[in-house]
Amino acid sequence: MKISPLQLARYQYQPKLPGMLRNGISEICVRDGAATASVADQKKIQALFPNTYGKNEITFQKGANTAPAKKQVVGVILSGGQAPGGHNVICGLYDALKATDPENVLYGFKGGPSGLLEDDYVIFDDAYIDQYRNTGGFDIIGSGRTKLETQEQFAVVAEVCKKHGINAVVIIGGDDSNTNAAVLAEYFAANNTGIQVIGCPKTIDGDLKNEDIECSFGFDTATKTYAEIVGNIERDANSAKKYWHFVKVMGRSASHVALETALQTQPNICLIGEEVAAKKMSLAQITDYIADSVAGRAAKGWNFGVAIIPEGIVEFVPEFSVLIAEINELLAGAKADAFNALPTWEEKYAFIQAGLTEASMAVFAILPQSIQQQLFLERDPHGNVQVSLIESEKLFSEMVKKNLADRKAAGTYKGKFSPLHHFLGYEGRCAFPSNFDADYCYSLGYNAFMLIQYGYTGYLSKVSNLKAPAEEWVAGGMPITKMMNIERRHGADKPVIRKALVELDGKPFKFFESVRETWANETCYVYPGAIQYFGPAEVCDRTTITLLLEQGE
Ligand code: FBP
Repeated sequence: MKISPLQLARYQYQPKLPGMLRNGISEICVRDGAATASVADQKKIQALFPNTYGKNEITFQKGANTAPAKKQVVGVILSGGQAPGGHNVICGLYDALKATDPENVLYGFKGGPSGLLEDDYVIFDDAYIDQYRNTGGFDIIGSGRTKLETQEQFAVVAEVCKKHGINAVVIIGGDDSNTNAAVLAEYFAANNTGIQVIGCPKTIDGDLKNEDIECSFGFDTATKTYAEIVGNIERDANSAKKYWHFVKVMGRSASHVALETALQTQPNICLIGEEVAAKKMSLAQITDYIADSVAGRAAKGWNFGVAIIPEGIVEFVPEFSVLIAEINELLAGAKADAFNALPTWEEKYAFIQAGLTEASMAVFAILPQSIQQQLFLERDPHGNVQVSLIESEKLFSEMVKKNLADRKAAGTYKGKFSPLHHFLGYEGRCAFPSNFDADYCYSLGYNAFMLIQYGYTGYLSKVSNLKAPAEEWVAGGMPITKMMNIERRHGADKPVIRKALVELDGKPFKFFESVRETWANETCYVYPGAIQYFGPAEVCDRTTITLLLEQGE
């Protein structure tokens, strides 16, 4: 494999650990914190997790290591979408494990949770690990979206672990995967398997965070990558002065990625799904809001602009989510075959018209035909519309175009509107991790091993005080049950980690709200440029604006 000079240089990078983990394994001890209780539904969660509920928060500190000496055989999986830094979690875990005892073993199960079920693994050694230090991607062992959630699956995992003598499993995943990690930990404890489970918080979406977890890894690098590209687009827009760019950015449902990208680049428009839902904004209102900026800028002679659209936006538009629910119903079971058998779009349209309520048909009718067809083409394995595949950047630009045509007819708009479209998603998920993510991830992995060594289970590896230099970061662990509440999922009450949506009274949104009108009407673009890996700390180690605002700057 040919290696780029940057990759070679990144191999040499030594990720920074929190000060308390820097003195060598033999100099790390535990400070016990308070007993924990779940954020809501305490009785129900306690009843579901009798063996792992209510444990203490813990912090590591400098002091003689009191963990019992024992050979450690650990398994690790990557779960869900890629996020920059995943390799470093595994490197940190491996380094701590081998520094403790070279006889310790780390298994990497391939392709996500299914690797654990199918007993498909590699055993890491130095040569293997060294190829992946400080690199992006999850290709070290691959990832997958199989859910590890049934008792039958847990029994298989227990068997696989028993076969290899594995005494702990590390699950690197998002809110769902870590919810399942907690359930697996409880199963292992209830069945006296002696196998521990530790989670690590991953997802570029930034929606696995709470009062204990300041951010999930990957968010920093992904948003910096998108911000670089949006900044470049803004500079092109401001140079050519003839296009409106509609940029959809990833983030399955929460709008953290869109908001952070906007905070870094100051575009003219950034929609926030959570606000759309809270204010029950209709498609027409959103369209009007964007068209106001287009028309206002055109009046100044500026027929250009940049709008950021979060991937999950349409699900937050109340009338749109009703429409999607009706379409799912309309195509349930065999009805989909009847629909697909219709030879022309006209006949399909008539079928749709006959099946939707009047209100939903009115919403459907104003959509561009390409979006109408997308709603009927793409189904997930459960037969549902895949909302993330809807080209919402095109949806809004088409609707703005129609809106502007009406304004033109009414004599209130005289500009030119030439929209261009972009979707930024996969471009950011496997980027070389920023120094922040390289350091954070390595620390999460190293810390996960310390939790294993001290015998904890059902804990999330926790590294906090992230706004400060790494030296001052605080390493420890938090019981996953502390982050759980009961939610209705697929018709049943389930204990889950609360997904963190953008808080409309939170500091990042409040700041954005206070400046967005100026951004919409003026040209306030900021060009962040590419992620820097070498150079002054204020350039290379800066964290996200979201984190800085949340932590009081
Ligand atoms: P995770 O929550 O699993 O980290 O995935 C995040 C994400 O990148 C979303 O932003 C996006 O909607 C989705 O994964 C795309 O999924 P896929 O990789 O299956 O196309």
